[in-house]
Amino acid sequence: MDKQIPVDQLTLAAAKQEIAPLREQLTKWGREYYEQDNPSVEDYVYDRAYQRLVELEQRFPELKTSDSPTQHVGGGPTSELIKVTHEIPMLSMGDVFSIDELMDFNQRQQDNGDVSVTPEYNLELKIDGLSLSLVYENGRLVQGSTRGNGNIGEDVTANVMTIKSIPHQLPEPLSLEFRGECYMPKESFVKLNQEREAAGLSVFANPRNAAAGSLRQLDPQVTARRDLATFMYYVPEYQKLGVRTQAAALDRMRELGFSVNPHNRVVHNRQEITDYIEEYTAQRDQLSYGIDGIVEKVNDLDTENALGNTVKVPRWEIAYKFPPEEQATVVRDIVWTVGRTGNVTPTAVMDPVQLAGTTVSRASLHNPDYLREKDIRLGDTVYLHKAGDIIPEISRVDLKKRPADSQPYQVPTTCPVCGSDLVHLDDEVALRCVNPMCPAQIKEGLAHFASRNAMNIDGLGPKIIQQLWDKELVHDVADLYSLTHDQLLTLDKFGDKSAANLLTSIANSRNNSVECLLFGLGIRHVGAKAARLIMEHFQNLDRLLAASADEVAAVDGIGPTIGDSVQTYFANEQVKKLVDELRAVGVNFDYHGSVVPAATDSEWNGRRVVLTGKLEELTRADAKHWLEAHGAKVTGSVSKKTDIVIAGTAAGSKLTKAQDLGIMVWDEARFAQAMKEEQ
Ligand code: 1X8
Repeated sequence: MDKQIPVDQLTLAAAKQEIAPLREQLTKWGREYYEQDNPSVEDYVYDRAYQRLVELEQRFPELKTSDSPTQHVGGGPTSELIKVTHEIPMLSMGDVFSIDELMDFNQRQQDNGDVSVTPEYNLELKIDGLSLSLVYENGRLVQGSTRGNGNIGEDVTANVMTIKSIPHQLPEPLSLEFRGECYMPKESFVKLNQEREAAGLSVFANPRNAAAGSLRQLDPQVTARRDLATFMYYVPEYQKLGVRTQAAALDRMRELGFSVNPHNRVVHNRQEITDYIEEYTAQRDQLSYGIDGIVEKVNDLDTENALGNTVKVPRWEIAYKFPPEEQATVVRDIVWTVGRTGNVTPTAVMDPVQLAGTTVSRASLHNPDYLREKDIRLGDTVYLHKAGDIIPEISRVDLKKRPADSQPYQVPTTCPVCGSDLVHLDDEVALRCVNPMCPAQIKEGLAHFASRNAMNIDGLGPKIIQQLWDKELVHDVADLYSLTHDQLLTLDKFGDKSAANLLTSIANSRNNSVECLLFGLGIRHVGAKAARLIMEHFQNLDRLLAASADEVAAVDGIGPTIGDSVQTYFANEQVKKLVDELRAVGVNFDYHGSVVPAATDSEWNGRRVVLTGKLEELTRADAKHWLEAHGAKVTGSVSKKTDIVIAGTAAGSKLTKAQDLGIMVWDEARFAQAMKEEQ
């Protein structure tokens, strides 16, 4: 992309050669973005390539094709959601990448000859989400749909009904369509990905994909559990609202109970536009949602209407896209960490730089192939950006600044922790340490064993595990059960109370139903759900130990990969010893599925909940019992660790504290709904 010949210097033959693969590439990226909610490239890479195609087609119109990505909006709807035809097409917008280009757009608008345009614009933030149409009849919400290809979208009515910021009933009997953006707040995105990662699910690349994946669900209960929000910004039939300007339309929507972004501003000239753009370019990281630019709209709605649209984009609005934020820094080291499964991953350590609101000095390099492909070397100057606005990533190496004596980076052949040879298993790109006694893996394994969905040993985090390891108090998970009060007192900041608490947590974990143990052992391919299915079938660990790989594979929902993995694991002599030790220290090997009903499947599993105030339909004891049976931890006081406060009537200081700390507060009705949805 960087060394492109300018379009006006290209011959027709050269353009022809370039255009077909470019179209193919853009179609693929478009599909990933619009249909699979899973783009493989950053937006600006797509935008640059798209811009190039537009220019090529403008210069060589004979090369235009009807199936070119420039001739239709994004990808088509693909899921099994019901299709909806948009009476008024939902267009995407044209975009510009500099203030000069924006001024050119405004000038062309002024010069168009047909419509007299007063230069008064409403500037709004461009929210990084997906467009949404909401149709109301007599004030009632009757349909929600996505944009799809602009003409045909997907019916997501049941899903939008679960989004808190969308009113089901307007205070006036309007029959009207409202449009806006559905998005996922940054913090909710991070939390969702953490949960997905912990559950062994794929993570979303960015908040927009998370929002799209959450909204385009066949099951509205899934949408309900995701934290989706909206900003509404457009009413195609503005006349019915009795407003004359876009700024007034936003105010009216606010009055009607919609969530409307508060940061719009009416401006009249280049200076005011520049000020706004600069202000929000600087502030964007402080916002709790992602924005990828500024939208400029002609404020007078009759003028807007008269300007109308080209085939593809409106003439009355345009997006100014933020440049991707990049910072240059120098790679000082590449460190390799060993995960629980022996996966050895490289991380670049760089001179710290300020990037999109945070100080960054590390970026994951994922695997050796990635490292080789980018040819990142020690001493290289690299450009960093944040993927999806959040995760630091190296975009490229500045080869001009590469030191003369630079050498390709040598990927290690031995484990940085235990020194054993590293291998590539099967066709994996990952490099692995396969020594089961590797201390790094054991420590990670101990943390996994103690984690919420496994043995749920409260208070046994990585720092404590590190100390237990350094002091040689623990070598494997069975050793945890022989720890003594006096031994724990030797740990940093440990007193009688913390030692007693940790011992109680460890002791309690002995009685867990056995699927927690099976999951906690960290067997390859055995996630929490597989562990439960296996133990539900075998009921007892000894019966599982006696089973063949085929017998395990035959369990409903399991299969040969897991079957083989379980069999191989338990056939290992060291594992056999470990199982004997666990038995000797009294860890439970039985399945108590009926007592703790499928807790790991529940949304509530591991959540910390506080009940406060007076509940009308339920007793507190019933609510507590239900929550605990679904894996929640019900505590008496609100702290930063609390996930949800369920507040009945006359709730007092706990409610105030929750609000101060920004903790999610539910009323009884919302809780009752959630209980129903769990059934
Ligand atoms: C897309 C968006 C628009 C606005 C905000 N965020 C977006 N992502 C806005 O108008 N405030 S308009 C739009 C479009 O595709 N027409």
